[in-house]
Amino acid sequence: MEGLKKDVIRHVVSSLGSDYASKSAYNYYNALALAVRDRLIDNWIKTQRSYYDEKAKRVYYLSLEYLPGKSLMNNLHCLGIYETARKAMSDLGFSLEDLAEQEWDAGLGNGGLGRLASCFLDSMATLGIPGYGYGIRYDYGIFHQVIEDGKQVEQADNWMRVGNPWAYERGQHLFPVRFFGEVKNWTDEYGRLRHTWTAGDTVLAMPCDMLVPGWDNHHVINMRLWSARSDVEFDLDFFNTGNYLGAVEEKIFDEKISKVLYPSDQIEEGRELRLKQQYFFVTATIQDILRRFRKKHQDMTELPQSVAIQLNDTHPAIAIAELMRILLDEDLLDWEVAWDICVSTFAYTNHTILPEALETWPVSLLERMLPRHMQIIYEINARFLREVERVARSEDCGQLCHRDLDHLKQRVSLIQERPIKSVRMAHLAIIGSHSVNGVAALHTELLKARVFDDFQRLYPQKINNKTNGVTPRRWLWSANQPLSRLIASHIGTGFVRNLDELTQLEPLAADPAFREAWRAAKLENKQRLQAYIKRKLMRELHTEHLFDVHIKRIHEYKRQVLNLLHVVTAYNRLRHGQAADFTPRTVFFGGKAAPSYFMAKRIIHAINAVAATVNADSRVNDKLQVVYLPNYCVSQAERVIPATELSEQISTAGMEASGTGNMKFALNGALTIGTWDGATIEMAQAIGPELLFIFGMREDELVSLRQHGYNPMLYYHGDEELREALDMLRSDAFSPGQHGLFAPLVDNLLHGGDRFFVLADYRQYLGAQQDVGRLYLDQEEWTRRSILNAARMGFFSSDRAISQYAREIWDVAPMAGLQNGKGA
Ligand code: GPQ
Repeated sequence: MEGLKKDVIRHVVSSLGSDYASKSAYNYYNALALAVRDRLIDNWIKTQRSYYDEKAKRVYYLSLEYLPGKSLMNNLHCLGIYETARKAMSDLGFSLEDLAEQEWDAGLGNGGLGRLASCFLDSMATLGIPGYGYGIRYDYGIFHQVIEDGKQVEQADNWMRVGNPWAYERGQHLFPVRFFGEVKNWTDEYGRLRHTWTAGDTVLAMPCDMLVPGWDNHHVINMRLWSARSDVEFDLDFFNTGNYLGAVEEKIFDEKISKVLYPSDQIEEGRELRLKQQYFFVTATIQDILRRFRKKHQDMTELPQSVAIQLNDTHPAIAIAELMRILLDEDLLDWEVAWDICVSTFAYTNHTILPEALETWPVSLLERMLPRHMQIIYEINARFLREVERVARSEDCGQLCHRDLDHLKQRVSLIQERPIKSVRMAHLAIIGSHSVNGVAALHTELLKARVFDDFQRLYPQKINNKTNGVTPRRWLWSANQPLSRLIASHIGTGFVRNLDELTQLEPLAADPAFREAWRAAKLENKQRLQAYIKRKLMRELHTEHLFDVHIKRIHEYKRQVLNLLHVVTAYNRLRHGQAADFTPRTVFFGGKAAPSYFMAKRIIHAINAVAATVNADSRVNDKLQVVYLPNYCVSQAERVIPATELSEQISTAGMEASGTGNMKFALNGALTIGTWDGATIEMAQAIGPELLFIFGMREDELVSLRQHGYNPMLYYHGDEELREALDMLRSDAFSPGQHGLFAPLVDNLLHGGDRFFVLADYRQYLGAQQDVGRLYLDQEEWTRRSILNAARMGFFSSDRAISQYAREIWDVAPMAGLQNGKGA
């Protein structure tokens, strides 16, 4: 402890240039972070050296998004110095919790996809897998959300304004990134046609490394984020021609590439700068991968034995064309050889079946920005379509009927002709990869049967499932110390590394004393949330209420509106005195809406309007409260999830690819009210469906309802309570003076076809909520179920997911000496 204290003081003075006697929490947080980083860097160097010495096969995870959140607490826990740090900082006059609050969340992602990437890095580090995360170091992460007059207002997230003590910026290792320009054709000495791309613009990519430690194993992996730097300052021409200010403008223009994260989630924006971001990040990453590979290898055909590249959705899919370009134009390999290398190296994860999220890029834009890549994509497509034709005409063409060949070719082509001629990035990712995976069992089945059915017939081995998982380090151990300590006192701490050990809790569910202790941990977390809400929102929570929580991005398919209709109905019953047996509850909502997503923003407004009415109504507000949590983010999830009793996972069946929040809640002892969707299905199977509150129509039922003609008006006319709730929303009951404010929301349900079947599931949802309320009155039974939920969540560790990726897709093994935890 004395060592750590000394290091902190030393950093306050010599790294931060401050007086250690002036007790600034900000300085002491930074100094502590630097002292922790010192303890990581040695192991990072050793880890990286061991890969090199052992010629280990490396895994590269390419993702445009990461959501690490805050690093301090997690890193202290991984290093096993949490208690030491707590005592050291308390000696210096600080509470560790308060210091941790000084850190800004690294919010370099939108939601589940980015958070999954961060959980995966944590698991690779813990399992000892030679992994690297690659991404973009956005100057501005996901916007900061404030709620003003009930509406979302976006503020810039200037997360690095005060620097980032965790990152190493490596200004000396710059990689060139080229755009635009033209392609020249030439013939080599064997008479083969060759291509050289001379680019118009060049920008530089600077690596920033963030260290990702494993759990108690001395293994530290790297997350390398690229930041755009202009090459202008090296261009003496500008000075010679006297155009100094022009040079500065160009510099600013170049550095715009990594300025801001696009804040839309599963909605395609199709902006030129976004494509620039994708290529910028991809080419820098591929150059870095090949630089490392070439240190030990000359023969490029050995690449797939040494390197696995995982594409996190299609955002980095241009990597396939980029690797082809390098192999063809720089290494001068033949097409077939280059293509084999590519396919064997790449693998692609799909995260959604929503059509509006499937990426396409206009051919005209690609031709201008990346002319050589567009040529390569055309060539990939031509060869692929010839192969499709060959397979279709062959005897074992199965269901491929060659009468339909033209249609089949149109459907699978990399190029879509309408509405504008564009490249389908998912098709590029599928044919350029040896593995295509979905993120939960149902999702993968839907990929095979619906979205990519043609590809499933063409390549029956390619599509596979890897159900998502979450890291128990952050989402149980670090976020929920009261519960973790209780668990550890009964079964030891092995569950943090091997989550299956939680099954040892099962017999304890029958033990009244353990149940009481389990409830006490929950209450402690509820009280902690209460204190936080009081501080932030100046509101008093009732900790004896059932805490019912719906936190995630705001999206129509996630159906925050269904939850809201339940709240309005509960409000009506209470007002009308029809709810004598109502179980008091507080309903929490939280989540950001894409700034351009009109309906999602209106939903936020509606939730806040209903909240204001309900909370102000003294007839009901001792029994029903609604809280909107502004600026939902990773660190807020860490506070809210441990305090939650009811987890809302109510997406339209078939539409939530997996969900990962669902897992975090159950792991922390919340019971789930949910639809038969995503990974919630597998959770129900692992836990026992009777221990969750499952309701609503299933995916195949919705398909047939749609086919037979779904008429939301029938539900409206057939259900008095539903009608009352919708009429109130449409009238100005919640928006006095602003008549019609929420009409778009209601019209969308009644006259817009209710694409997400809110009305079809309303009545069943109410029934399930009634069951929840009733069960909550029986605290012994509720607690028993809560314990069993957590005990059966072992499968949903990201360690299990990453082990499957490693074995079944990447063909990599953990580093020797690390398999059993402790490493060298
Ligand atoms: N997801 Cl395509 C995102 O968070 N952003 C995206 O752009 C896409 C998917 C989510 C998906 O909605 C969840 O169901 C998954 O659990 C999550 O990805 C991780 O796979």
